[in-house]
Amino acid sequence: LKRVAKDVKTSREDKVPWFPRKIQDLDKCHHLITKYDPSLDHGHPGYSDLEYNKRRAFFADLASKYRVSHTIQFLIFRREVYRKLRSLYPTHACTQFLDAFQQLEKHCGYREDNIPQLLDVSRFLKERTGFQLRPAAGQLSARDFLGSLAFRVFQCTQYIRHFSSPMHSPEPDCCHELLGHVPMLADKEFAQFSQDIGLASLGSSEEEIEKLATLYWFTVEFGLCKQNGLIKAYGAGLLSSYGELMHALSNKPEHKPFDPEVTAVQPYQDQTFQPVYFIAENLEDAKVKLQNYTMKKIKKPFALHYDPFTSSIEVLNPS
Ligand code: NLE
Ligand code: FE2
Repeated sequence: LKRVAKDVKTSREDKVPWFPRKIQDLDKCHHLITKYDPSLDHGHPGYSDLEYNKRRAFFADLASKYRVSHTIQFLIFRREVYRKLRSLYPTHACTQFLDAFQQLEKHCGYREDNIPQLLDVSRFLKERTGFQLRPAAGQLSARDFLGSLAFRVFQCTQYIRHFSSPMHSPEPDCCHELLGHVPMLADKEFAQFSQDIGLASLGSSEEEIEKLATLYWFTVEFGLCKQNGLIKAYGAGLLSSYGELMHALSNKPEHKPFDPEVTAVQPYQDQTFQPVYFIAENLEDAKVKLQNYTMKKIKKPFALHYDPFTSSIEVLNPS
């Protein structure tokens, strides 16, 4: 709070929450939420599995020691998840996803029997869109998670879902990050869309963060789009869950057109499949609609500009 007030002189200065200004500041953006912690939550599929909890604690410890300068640990796929999802992609995933997935199989060791390295995957993304991965110990607060996107940094979990529930996980895991998020982050339009949500979140109020997190939920996580007269998935929560991927494109859930004002206030839950999905005309249209929405609805006493050469945020003070 003080850091902002020091350099940004405005009437709203004490109301602006602290936000990261340099990529190194992300070392401070690691606040976890404890929902779905497998050692605390009776409903978690791994709750009574001591071995599983021990492994999770190991990964959490590694991630919490990570600093921007460190290299990254490796990850594993659960064979069944990979095989089943891969068979669904050609009919269910958008073309941007399919293109990137093919590249990942060619260059990054995406295979059901291989262990892709987070560092290799991060390097791959960096070359395509400037995005990079950073390990996180678990689910982060919306503010810290979205704030990282402003720097084209994607905070990734490293543990894997419990074997008793391969087709759907209530929380993110490495299958979700690598199969769901990574291919889409290799697309230029989508990368910009993701960063735009992140930039809009910096210094925003709790209420605004909640709206942006909801928009993120129904687009980056559970978004559908039109493509050649068909509906395809681009949301990571769908592309990493073969149960929900089939459900989303069936006639069971409700389908609504993507409209940020409506989408931002749609209630959602994260325990099981979504009852409603939003369909974008295409990714470019979703990006433009989101930009218009944030310009109109998320008012700040200053303008923000991301400088890609220094990986830092410039605060442009109008007064
Ligand atoms: N349901 C997703 C999956 O099974 O991969 C994870 C969603 C995380 C928000
Ligand atoms: Fe996710």
